[in-house]
Amino acid sequence: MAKPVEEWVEEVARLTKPDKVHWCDGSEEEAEKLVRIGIEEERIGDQPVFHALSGRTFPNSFLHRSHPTDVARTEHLTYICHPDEQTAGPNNNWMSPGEAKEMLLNLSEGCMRGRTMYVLPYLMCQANSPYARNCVQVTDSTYVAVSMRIMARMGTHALERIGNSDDFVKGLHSIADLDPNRRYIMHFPQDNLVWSIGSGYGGNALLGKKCFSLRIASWLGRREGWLAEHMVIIGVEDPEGTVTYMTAALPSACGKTNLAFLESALPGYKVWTLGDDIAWLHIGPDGRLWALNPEAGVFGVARGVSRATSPNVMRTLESDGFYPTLFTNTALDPRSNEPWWEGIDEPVPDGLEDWRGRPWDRGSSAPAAHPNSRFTVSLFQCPTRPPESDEPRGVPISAMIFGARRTRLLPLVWESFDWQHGVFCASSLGSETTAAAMHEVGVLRRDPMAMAPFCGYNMADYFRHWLDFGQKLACPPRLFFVNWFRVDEDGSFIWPGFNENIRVLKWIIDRLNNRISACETAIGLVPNLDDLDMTGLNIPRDKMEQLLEIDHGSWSVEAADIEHLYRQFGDRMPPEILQELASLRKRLSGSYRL
Ligand code: SAT
Ligand code: MN
Repeated sequence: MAKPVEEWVEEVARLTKPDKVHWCDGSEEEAEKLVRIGIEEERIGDQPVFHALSGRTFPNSFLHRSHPTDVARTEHLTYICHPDEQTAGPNNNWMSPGEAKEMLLNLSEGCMRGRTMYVLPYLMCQANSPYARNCVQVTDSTYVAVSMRIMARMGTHALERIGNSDDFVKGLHSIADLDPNRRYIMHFPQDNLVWSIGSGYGGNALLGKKCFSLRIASWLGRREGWLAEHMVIIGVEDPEGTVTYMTAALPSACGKTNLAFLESALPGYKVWTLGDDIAWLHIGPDGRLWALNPEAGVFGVARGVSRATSPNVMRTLESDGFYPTLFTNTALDPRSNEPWWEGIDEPVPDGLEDWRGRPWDRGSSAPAAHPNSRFTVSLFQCPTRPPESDEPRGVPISAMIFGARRTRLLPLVWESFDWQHGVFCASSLGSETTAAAMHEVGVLRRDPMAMAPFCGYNMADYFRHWLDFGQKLACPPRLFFVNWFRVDEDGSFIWPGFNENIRVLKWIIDRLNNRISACETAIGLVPNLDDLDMTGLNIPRDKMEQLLEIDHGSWSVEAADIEHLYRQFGDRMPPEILQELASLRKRLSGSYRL
């Protein structure tokens, strides 16, 4: 008798009608073969799927040019399909499962004709972890198949784990005709199913990533008592050799990867990289919070990465490994055969090809690399990946950081008064939008816990879950908030960011060890200026004061906007959060120092 996984694959093949079905074993030879097919046989629009880059500087690396309409996540085409619309909540697009499946069945009929369907068995988390989940994705894209092998633990071992069981997460993916009007990313939490059609782009197509490890997993986490979060996991080693583990939630394209790969600007400090995008958080038997990265690779933003700003990212990209490295929608220097992007610390070469493969004029106002150009690289190639990344239960977390991109208002860093106040602060964060998703860039939108596009259920229930989760932690981590993006009157960033962010991490460690006090303000605990280690950094004191300033008038406007966010959720909103908002308003109208 056929196994459930075989039956499912057969059923999908009957619907999508590929010419061939190939079960991937995850081997190096297989990946080489897929890349070769992508170079020699397949095309996306007028471009080959892969272009081999200079093996001298970027060994085993390939450039992928996507379809020009398929360059970022499409949140307006991303749905949660649960029978109850309120369970999906106003934070998600909703369709009933019946209607969604009917539509997808129509769109998927014969959609793989002329192509090969690759079956990708994979695990999220390492096989020895009690939190590992078995998954199978089918796809008709070699780019997706090669990417999934980098990002997840893909191979026959996953199939062996599944065996005769029907307990695996299903991902049905087809690029179909890449028509933006027939592009849907649909989640069926009750069926452990993601069905994505019409896009080959990262977050839309690598279904183990945002679709499963955040949207479906956040839903599972609520039922099972854990959290799936859009967070970096790092260990910060101090000069005494003590490592403090932290998570950091930041919206897409706001520097998570650079933070995860930070090379300390302060002597004696070192950052260890455990994850750059997703953290699964569990309560340990010791009552502490433990974090594990379910992924095995990085799908990071290329623009702005350079040897000066992110040397560890560059080292990772330039090193040779068991896995290929992919560049998506960067520019290309055809003479050196190297990828190029704005912000790389190289002079602009002559004769660049832009991200679409067209000749690029250096006088052009359009960038050569797409603003959301990306690299896909194995974390095993990262020189700062520590051995504890392989710990089955992850690492114990002492501090959780939440960040936003705000050119005004938010100070560089602050700490919450306690867990409940921290959950309120995280739930209320607003951030200016980036090119990671298809929408207007630079517009302020509320992005609670950097999860607005990724929370797979009603966000009011999610806030409730966060509050309850904190109650169950005997030793909860302390909660901190950061904004690297504040600008001065001239519109220039005040804080240099990147590797200098270690100064903020050091302040956090000093707070955790009760070495320093902080200034109690209306919004939380803000650094006393002299407690931020500014050795070797030349920022005038008045600028630093500006960076930490809390303007009560602007914060009152912010409070009104936060109330607007909460109103959408009606009486599903936890009263504790509303009380926190009321307390903030009271403090803003009182006589706090700043
Ligand atoms: O495309 S992804 O969703 O994987 C990257 C991101 O937007 O964070
Ligand atoms: Mn992300």
